[in-house]
Amino acid sequence: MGSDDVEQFVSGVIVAPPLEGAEEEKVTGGGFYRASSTKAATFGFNVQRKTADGPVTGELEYHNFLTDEDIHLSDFTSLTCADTNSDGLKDKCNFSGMGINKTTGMAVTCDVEVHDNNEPGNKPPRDSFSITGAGCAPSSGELDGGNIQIHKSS
Ligand SMILES: [Ca+2]
Ligand SMILES: [Ca+2]
Repeated sequence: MGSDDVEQFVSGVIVAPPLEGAEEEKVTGGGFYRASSTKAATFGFNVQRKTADGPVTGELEYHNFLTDEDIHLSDFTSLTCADTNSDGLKDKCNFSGMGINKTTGMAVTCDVEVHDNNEPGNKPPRDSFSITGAGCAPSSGELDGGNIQIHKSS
């Protein structure tokens, strides 16, 4: 490739202007908490959106041994993360998704809220996981093991 070709290539690259508020969101997590004194709830998920107005993709597995729910979400409709204590790091994400309760075979729509407070997630102040929705019994707790991580915007 000659230098003229390089110039032509470089000048041909279109740099899109940044969108107002454009950002990538990505949150991942895996762990467990006590749903009761003797029963745990376990979860694992990754949810992300590559551009501000792009689709939300990901997966969530959630097994609550108290309610006997075994939920798999794979069709996400929203993801919002926020910095609630203004320290420059996002620490809370809300996302919603549709899927199935594998125990009952019923379709579910669940709203999940996670807080990323520490690494690992069971070190005070602990991370927390909360779920509710249509077909998802309300349950929440601070992590007894695992971690939730909100990834920095690129
Ligand atoms: Ca924060
Ligand atoms: Ca964390």
